[in-house]
Amino acid sequence: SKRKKPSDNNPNADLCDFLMELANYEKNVNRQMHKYNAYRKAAGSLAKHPARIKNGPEARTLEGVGEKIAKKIDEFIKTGKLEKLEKIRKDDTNVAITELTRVSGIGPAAAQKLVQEGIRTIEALRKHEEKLNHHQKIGLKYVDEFEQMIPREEMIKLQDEALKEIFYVDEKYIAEVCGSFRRGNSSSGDIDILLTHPEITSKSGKKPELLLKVVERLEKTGFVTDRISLGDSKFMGVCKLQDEKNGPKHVHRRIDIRLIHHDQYYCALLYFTGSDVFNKNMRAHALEEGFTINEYTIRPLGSTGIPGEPLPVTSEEDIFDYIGMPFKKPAERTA
Ligand code: DCP
Ligand code: MG
Ligand code: MN
Repeated sequence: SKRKKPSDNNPNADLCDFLMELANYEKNVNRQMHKYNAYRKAAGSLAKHPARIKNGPEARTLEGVGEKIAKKIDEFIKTGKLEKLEKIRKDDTNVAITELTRVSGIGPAAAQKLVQEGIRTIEALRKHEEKLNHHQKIGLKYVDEFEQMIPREEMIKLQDEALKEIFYVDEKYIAEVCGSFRRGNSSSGDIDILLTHPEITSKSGKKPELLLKVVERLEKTGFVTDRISLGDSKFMGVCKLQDEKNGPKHVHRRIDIRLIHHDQYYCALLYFTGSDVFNKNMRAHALEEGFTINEYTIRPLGSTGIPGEPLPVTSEEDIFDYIGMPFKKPAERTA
């Protein structure tokens, strides 16, 4: 997601901010995903630390803070700025790429290409919509709205509205709001809905109309305002709460819906609950224990490293059990 997280009552907020700025620079400008993840991990550690960090060596004791990052933290604490960041901010190309990647659907590669073509601002983009694909056009249309976090109160209203209409289509649907909402976050970047139905299993095969029907219903009621993409099992789009007479206008929000096989529900639930960093770490741990986990299944790895048949799973706990990891509640799945 592309927005800044709120950093309320975090004594190291300024340090997190400069690390996240470096992280986004590595991702958007250099496409160095390892560096992006390293900075992000360090920022996450600092954000969790309850007291103000006093210097580099102290920062070095935190998980995910290595020698190089500790030195940068030291420089920032001592001088109030970071030479590397000052240079990055002075480079117009960096500024332009960073600006264009604010748009949903514009990644580092697309941003670089646009900048090469002389488009450096959101304003310039609006004059050259012909250069954008459908997703990017929607991203541009709502660029300011998509950057606003969704307060949990509104998430609950969005959830109620979406689930009401899903069950109106067919009460046999099983639906759950996952992502940061299920982890209990006080605000979310988008709404992620996991959807299944007893009649779709990995044996019975896909029933794409089950997703289409839901999307069409949500459009009919005005909840879904735009489609970004719709496949057999995945919908990406835009939604909003109904505005009331004389009331405030609601913000357009990103919505993702995943239709999954009924027998693969818990692996999908685990995946779609995240966080993304937690998923990465859990999957790495699974590999060490001789299992491979994806959003559909958990499978044992034979001595040759070839995955075997999917293991039976009847809860999220089962998946943790297989890999010998103590169960973590959604709220604990931060890293
Ligand atoms: N996910 C993942 N790896 C990714 C992207 C997503 O494992 N690269 C999984 C974990 C996420 C979930 O999908 O929690 C939903 O993706 P989101 O991008 O919506 O992330 P969150 O809901 O966690 O955060 P946000 O509040 O920004 O939406
Ligand atoms: Mg989300
Ligand atoms: Mn999402």
